[in-house]
Amino acid sequence: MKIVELKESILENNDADAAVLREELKGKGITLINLMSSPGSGKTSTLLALAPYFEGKLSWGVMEADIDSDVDACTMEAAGVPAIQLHTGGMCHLDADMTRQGIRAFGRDDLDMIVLENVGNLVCPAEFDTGAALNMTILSVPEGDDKPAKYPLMYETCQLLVVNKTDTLPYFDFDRERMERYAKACNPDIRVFYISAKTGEGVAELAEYLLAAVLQKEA
Ligand SMILES: Nc1nc2c(ncn2[C@@H]2O[C@H](COP(=O)(O)OP(=O)(O)O)[C@@H](O)[C@H]2O)c(=O)[nH]1
Ligand SMILES: [Mg+2]
Repeated sequence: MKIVELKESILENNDADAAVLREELKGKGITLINLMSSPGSGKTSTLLALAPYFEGKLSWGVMEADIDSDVDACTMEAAGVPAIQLHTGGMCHLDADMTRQGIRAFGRDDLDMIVLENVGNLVCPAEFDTGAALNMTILSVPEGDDKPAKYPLMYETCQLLVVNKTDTLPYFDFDRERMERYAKACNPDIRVFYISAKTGEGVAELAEYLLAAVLQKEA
């Protein structure tokens, strides 16, 4: 399994660079999904739960970004999903240039979809356009229903909000309506899915949405 040590970008205009990368990927027929959340909300678990639904329908791979370690990429590879580990060298986010370095090193122009599991953090990753066609965030129930009120930029920049760990709803005071009200105040068009990566609840619906978005190339 490949580990890439990303170099800090020297480009000044990340937004322009991200737009260029987005066009390049569109030309190659690759949908890049930027998956963001706080650590432990279930990014890797959700990707593992989605994997069987993509089998035979979609060729995909993941880029696991971390400050260090190769744990997530090993987990995905063990599940049969092509994966590459990106080390950010202490940086708490990826920008478009770092994302491009990862995609080049991955060397898989044949894929329909690449998911970037961004560094676990609700602040920095939301500030940098990676060139992704779709920004997706996960909020797990134990984190609390107020996160969209506290980290609005994350929910502003994401088209897709996945609420994970619904199996734990009986143990937490998590008010879905309140959470959705906060999230929609940030982004009125945000799509919300409720899943449990553990029990599989709601995962089929999320997979169906992603399959349609990627295969129609209009995520
Ligand atoms: N109860 C419960 N635990 C979950 C669920 N999804 C993930 N977890 C657990 O949450 C922890 C962090 O998950 P992980 O996928 O590594 O999160 P990541 O850091 O966002 O990639 C692990 O111990 C998972 O087993 C879920 O739907 N329900
Ligand atoms: Mg992970």
